[in-house]
Amino acid sequence: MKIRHTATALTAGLLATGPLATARADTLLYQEDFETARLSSNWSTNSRISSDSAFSYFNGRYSGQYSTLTLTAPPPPEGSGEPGSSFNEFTLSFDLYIIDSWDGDDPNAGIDRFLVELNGASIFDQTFANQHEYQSYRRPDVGPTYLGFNSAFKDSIYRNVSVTFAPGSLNPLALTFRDTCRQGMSDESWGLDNIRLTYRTVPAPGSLALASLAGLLARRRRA
Ligand SMILES: [Ca+2]
Ligand SMILES: [Ca+2]
Ligand SMILES: [Ca+2]
Repeated sequence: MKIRHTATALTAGLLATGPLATARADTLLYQEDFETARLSSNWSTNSRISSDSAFSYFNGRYSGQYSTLTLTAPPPPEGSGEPGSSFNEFTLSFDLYIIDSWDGDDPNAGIDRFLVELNGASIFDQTFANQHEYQSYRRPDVGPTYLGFNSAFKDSIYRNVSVTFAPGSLNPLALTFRDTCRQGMSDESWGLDNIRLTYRTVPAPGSLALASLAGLLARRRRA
């Protein structure tokens, strides 16, 4: 399994291959903002919806718990799995609500981690804090400030958390979101919102070189 935690390297790689490759659009496999206040059967039955004026409707809250999204994967490209062949690369993005007194890297009240697993294998594992700044992930887009739920503790919103992975022949895809918090729902919890899962076929290096060459020749003919 190949994993990247941001789409930056992927985008840079495609830009380097020329206009034919950059025209290749991502295909949307799943998206959900939870505003209907209902969860589809793709979500594990323990999943739930909460709402709050600062957060809208979202999948949560959880504390020391998980929620799993199961989706049927599109068929891998022909010849996928052989060395140097084309493969499907997926990008998962979501907003993460880190609610109340998360303690990040503090070994006494933590360590408070948020994880994403693909069919049991970790593809995202970071610490988060609202009590201080000792955490592995970047600082939030909103907060830490008093947003909702326990009024004694600050909260944070992280927009567009992104994980890129290549699952090979795995099917279905089971994405589990979970935490390692131990202090209970009223102390530290989390939720998910605005989830998107897209994929694109990454061409084999040989065909990529041919595509770039074809683009170059086409531009020369037009010149
Ligand atoms: Ca929402
Ligand atoms: Ca805490
Ligand atoms: Ca804690």
